[in-house]
Amino acid sequence: MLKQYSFNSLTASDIEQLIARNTDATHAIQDAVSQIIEDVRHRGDQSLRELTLKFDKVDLETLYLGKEDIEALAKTITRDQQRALEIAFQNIHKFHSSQLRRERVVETMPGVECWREVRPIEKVGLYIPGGSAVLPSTLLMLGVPARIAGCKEIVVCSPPQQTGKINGFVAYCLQLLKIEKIYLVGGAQAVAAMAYGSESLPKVDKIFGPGNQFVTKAKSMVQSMTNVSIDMPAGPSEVLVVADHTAQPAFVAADLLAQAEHGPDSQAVLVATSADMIQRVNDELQKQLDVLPRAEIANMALQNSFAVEVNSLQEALDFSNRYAPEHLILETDEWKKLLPSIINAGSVFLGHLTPESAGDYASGTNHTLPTSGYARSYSGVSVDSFVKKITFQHISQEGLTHIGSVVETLAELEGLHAHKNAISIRK
Ligand code: HSO
Ligand code: ZN
Repeated sequence: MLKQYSFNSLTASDIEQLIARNTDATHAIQDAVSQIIEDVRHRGDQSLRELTLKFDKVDLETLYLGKEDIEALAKTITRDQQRALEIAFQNIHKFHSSQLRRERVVETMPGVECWREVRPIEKVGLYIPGGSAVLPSTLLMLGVPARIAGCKEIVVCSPPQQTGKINGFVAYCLQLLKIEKIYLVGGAQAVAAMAYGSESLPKVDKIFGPGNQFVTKAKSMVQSMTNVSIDMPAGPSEVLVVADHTAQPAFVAADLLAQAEHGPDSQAVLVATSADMIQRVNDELQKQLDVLPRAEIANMALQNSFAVEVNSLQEALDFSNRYAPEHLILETDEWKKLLPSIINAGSVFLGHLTPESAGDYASGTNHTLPTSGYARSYSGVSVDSFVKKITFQHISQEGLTHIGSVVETLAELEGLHAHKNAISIRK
């Protein structure tokens, strides 16, 4: 079922090919997105209405829903569903609250004090995808850290459903987050609107959230065209599962399928310490796939996935670090020993009873994570993503006597005499 490779017989270039993903940035997408951005930029709300009619087949008069609509929609979900969203909200809140720590003041020389203080990014834009699966969990993953950071304005965009509304789960999450408005705009047009602003939609300072190739392309384009920034470059979701002889093939297969059902371009990678384990996982995949409602999507993703047989857990980690997965699951009794060897990964799930699904929804960690190998250099979304850290310094008379001549010498050697003078004049 999964294409199978043996780590030992892979050449360096085979490995390069196996770990490469999301490399086909087509110009067709870029051209379409660039037209959308220009149109929204120049024609604002009118363009957003037309594009929503064209892509979402919904004719909107008002581009947003307000408090009353949100309240009514939130009531349409069951008490059990509300309870589950509340617990997820609380756990995400609890985990992310610990991320705001004050740093101490550092006296680098007597009388020279330096420190950093955290300030929220004032206006943030959160994109919540619609498409084949609406993901209210993503609203919690972005909204909770934005609230904890203290962002003043939180703009939420999500494509409308056929009813011209949003679903009740997204509405309930908005209530938990105390957000009273949601803009019914999706795709590249939502990103363009958040970057440039329109009559109805405020311009923001930073845009967050996953989306399809159009949304992703639009995020990277507006980042280079305006002074708006983005959370991270996002590609299709992926998981890498490491399994040794202690793994349960049924659990491993379930985790691979949870990833595969996200979309046809998702990737699920199995790295196992024996060919026998790969075989047993393949058998389970077949069994479990047949009964999944999204079997067709998952099956396409599996075509795009593979298994690697390795000789040891260290070799498994070696491959994993090169792949730099968004999600890494270690299905081995030895997981503790492996922690220091993990260098590149977005979020890690340890042992046999810790599926990625737990982190996707409710354990507390964030599910907005670097994909496509960006885990080599990016972290997942956290409260840090919603703040700036500003440095401060104060120099006293004593400080000036200590640092003055140092700065004067350095300014002189760079030939910057006004810099030198800014010190000398104070002495
Ligand atoms: N696995 C996705 C997040 C998600 N899963 C949302 C279910 N809902 C990316 O980390
Ligand atoms: Zn998921």
